Amino acid sequence: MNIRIIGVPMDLGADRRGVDFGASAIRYAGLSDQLRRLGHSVHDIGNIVVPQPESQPIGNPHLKYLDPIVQVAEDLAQQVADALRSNEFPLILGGDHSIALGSISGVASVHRPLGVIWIDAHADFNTEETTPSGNIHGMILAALAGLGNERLTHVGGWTPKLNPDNIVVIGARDLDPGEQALLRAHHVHVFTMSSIDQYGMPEVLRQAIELAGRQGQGIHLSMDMDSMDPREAPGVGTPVRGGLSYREAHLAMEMLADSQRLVSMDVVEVNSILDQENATARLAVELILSALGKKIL
Ligand code: DIR
Ligand code: MN
Ligand code: MN
Ligand code: MN
Repeated sequence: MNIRIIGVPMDLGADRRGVDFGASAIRYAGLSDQLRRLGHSVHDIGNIVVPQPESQPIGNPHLKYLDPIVQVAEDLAQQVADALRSNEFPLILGGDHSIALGSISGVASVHRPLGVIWIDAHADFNTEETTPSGNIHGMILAALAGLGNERLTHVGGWTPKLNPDNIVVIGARDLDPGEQALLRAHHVHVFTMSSIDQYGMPEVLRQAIELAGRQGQGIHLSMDMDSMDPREAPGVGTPVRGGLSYREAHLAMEMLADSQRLVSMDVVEVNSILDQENATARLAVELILSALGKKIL
């Protein structure tokens, strides 16, 4: 496979936490070399330009840094669509999860309809009305489904990018009250950590792939590293206890690879300031390799 790596050093989607180093940390952990060793060709175009938070006004407290986030999303959506049109698999490295606004808008402009598997401790399904923080990284999945502020929902000039019926959230364990109500009202499929405890990751992934790809469409994987248990991934923007184990996450990636339905992937929220000897970035590389075909035997 031909892979195009796009880095997005974004730290505007939440209060500055240091996740803008994430793309660099993942590269430093050996991503390109290891992908090549798997037999892929790799085209790393570097990082797209993202303004520093210190240089920007916060703006509306319910939609912090809206202008630069939308501007980056428009740019990234173009880059991602360009990769797909060049027959390259877009692998987008964050940055915080607000980058998925651009990555998924770009993929959905080429692959319509599109399914999304969103692996995250959070569901990122707030709007400007339900957000407790004003942080846009917590609103991205809702915006892609057409909910919330029009600037967020209309990236690329059209909406919605996703049908909630083809959205699957896996690993959720920290949802806000208004967000829970929205997830229920729009029938988003959410496999919480307790669903994983009860049914096991094999059954959850089997159902997730079926739901996200119900009409035979391609699937975008959005991997928030805070889905992992903080013991495995200490270097994330917002750690939450009780997350995915190392093997559960690998199994999920391996089942997605076996499904042959992935069309694109993003990996977000690696915080190299809080990380321990780049462990979280190294884990991100291992998971990317499993998602892109690495097998034990
Ligand atoms: C919380 C935290 N739900 C919010 N969200 C995320 O501010 O909307 N943390 N995504 O990583
Ligand atoms: Mn997230
Ligand atoms: Mn987040
Ligand atoms: Mn999260």
